[in-house]
Amino acid sequence: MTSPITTERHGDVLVIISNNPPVNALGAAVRQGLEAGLKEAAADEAIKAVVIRCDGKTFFAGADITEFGRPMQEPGLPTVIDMIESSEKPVIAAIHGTALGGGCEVTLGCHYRIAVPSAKIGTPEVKLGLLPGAGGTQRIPRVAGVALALEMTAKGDPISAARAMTAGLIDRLAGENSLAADAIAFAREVASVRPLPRASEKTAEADPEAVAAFKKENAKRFRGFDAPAANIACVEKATDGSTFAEGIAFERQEFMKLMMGVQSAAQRHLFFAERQAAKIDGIDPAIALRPIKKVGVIGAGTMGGGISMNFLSAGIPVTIVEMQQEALDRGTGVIRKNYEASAAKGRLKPEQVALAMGALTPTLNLEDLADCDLVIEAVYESMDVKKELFGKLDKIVKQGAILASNTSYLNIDEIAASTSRPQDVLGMHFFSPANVMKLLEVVRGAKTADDVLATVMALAKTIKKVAVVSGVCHGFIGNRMLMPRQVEANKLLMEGATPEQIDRVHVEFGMPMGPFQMSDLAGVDIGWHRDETRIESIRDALCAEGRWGQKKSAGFYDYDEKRNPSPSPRVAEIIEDFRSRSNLPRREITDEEIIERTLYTMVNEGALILEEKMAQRASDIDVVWIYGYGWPVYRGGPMFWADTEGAKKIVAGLEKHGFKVAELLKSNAESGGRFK
Ligand code: 3H9
Repeated sequence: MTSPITTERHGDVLVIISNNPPVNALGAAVRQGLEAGLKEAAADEAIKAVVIRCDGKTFFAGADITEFGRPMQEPGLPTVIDMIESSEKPVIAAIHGTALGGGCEVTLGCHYRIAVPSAKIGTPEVKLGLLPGAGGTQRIPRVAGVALALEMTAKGDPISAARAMTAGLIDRLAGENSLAADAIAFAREVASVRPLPRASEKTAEADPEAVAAFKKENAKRFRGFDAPAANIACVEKATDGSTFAEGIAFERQEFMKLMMGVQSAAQRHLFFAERQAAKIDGIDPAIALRPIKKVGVIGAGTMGGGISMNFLSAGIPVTIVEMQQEALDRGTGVIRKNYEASAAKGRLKPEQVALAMGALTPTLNLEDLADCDLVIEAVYESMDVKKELFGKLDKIVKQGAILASNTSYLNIDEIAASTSRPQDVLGMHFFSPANVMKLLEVVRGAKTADDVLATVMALAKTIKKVAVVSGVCHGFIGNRMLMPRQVEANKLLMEGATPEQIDRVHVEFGMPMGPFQMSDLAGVDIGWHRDETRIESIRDALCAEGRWGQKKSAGFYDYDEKRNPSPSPRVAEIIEDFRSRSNLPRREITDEEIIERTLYTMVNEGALILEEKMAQRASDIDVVWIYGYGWPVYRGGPMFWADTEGAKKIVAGLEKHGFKVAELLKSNAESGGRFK
């Protein structure tokens, strides 16, 4: 096998080049090649300096994550980086693309760093439940100080080349198109400078105030995660008077703890799950896509407005249609306000706001959608309304255009059947707020053409969504799994649990909020029949009393003027009233029972979804729940979580409460298998 590493001699400079697509991950062959290249440089007296650079779209984007959990092949990355740093000849990192994780650590082992202005540098290991384990936590604070080291390691977002330059993580900027030559010239310049600057020989000042402030500021973001605290502890170790070697030993110990833990396994699972979700089984990835240059959105309400913003922000013009001028004005006004709020926070430049708004065409005329390449309907959730609308669109919109519904529950095949071109119809289920939430469920109808599905999946990437393919079933993947949870949560109320207890169990599990907090936020009255005299459930009773949730300062909870919730004595009375009428005895409900009945049932539904082939793979379900409903990332999604709990335990929990267990779950319990 040919090595991904080659060397080139440019007079007295040896250039070590990596060519390991797609992202130059630092797998075993790359590490072995780097070691060989360094040895070649050391052995040759004519060589005075070394440049390390990468071919392809990026500098090393990190260790090869696919090697994690397998026996490590020598040399390890820390060894290679130590070899670079201890070289007697200066080694220069020439950076383009993204120098991430182990890639960033390689640059810190080098004596000098030169980068193109568009390069980004970072240590995103924390997002994989890890820490930079090849010296990063010890070298970054020594070079760039504690504050930036905390930000880079514990939060994991990359920084720009300009910022890295100010912080000392880069010594020089290269021309955007002349990195290779500029790096060689830089290497010659510094070839005889001694002593060589070595990050490990620097000292970093302790900054306990910065650490305390950082922890406080990010407490919410880090809730439940193990890795941020480990990153912080390692950065502190770099400044507590310990030697570099002691710091490295501590870093290794913490890295291995995280690596063996379930959280990192879950986060690494998500990394691959997210990328896997974009792939459609049975469709050639090279299939020709339909060009999408202009999008139509029907409905300028919260959903339609949010959906439009995704395309406007990506530079794709949108025609937005409403039935009444007032609703149209209100909708476009909200879009403008949202953009201006982002600009006020410095997230957008005023000219970007102008550009986005300039690409928006509001109209009352459905005919104006005739030349759109994609039309998304976001109107009232009624099959009759949607069928009528699709019938009209069929006559108006040009042939070859894609017609999509944003329905969250309804049957796409039935909607498609109201057109003469069901092959061009599919579901695009955005999550509210649609301009913020990353998930997009793409619903593949029985007749949806392959190129239509592939086009929308690719478009999802353009508008920065994580898309998952779902089959046609009631509620698709996400909302379908929400249903058993809601049914059981309601039953638990009748049997003796309180909304507070059920919500607490969910929040402690890691969800952003529990089912009743979610109901209060979304509106208890959503889907309510609106007949105040027809009271058949606790929810009907709440709605009849105007307890519609946060918007009315009363729902399952009472709210003060700052929207702080408190348990509601009135809700307790309503629940008690229903219970006494149903003759159900009130009993103590354990937290364990809440988990079993609200979360195990979701897993069971997920297993049915897989059996029915409504999801392509179990990891797609995990992606839906993490990006659409805030399932805790460190638990890897419901199906991954079920596997870590063990199918046997889940089955036993379901059977204890008399649920019918999905065959797939049963067979996993019997064979010890996992969801696929
Ligand atoms: C680390 O470095 C630990 C060290 O501190 C300590 C060691 C001792 N490995 O994302 P894309 C694959 S931990 C293996 O679609 P983009 C990816 O699965 C690492 N594979 O491209 C996909 O495969 P496929 C710290 C990797 O242009 C393909 O490459 N580093 C790796 O949208 C394309 O990926 C990170 O966490 C990897 N490290 O974005 C960085 N990275 O085509 C992780 C990617 O089969 N990577 N692949 O689906 C990224 O953030 C993005 O991939 C990147 C490119 C921004 C680089």
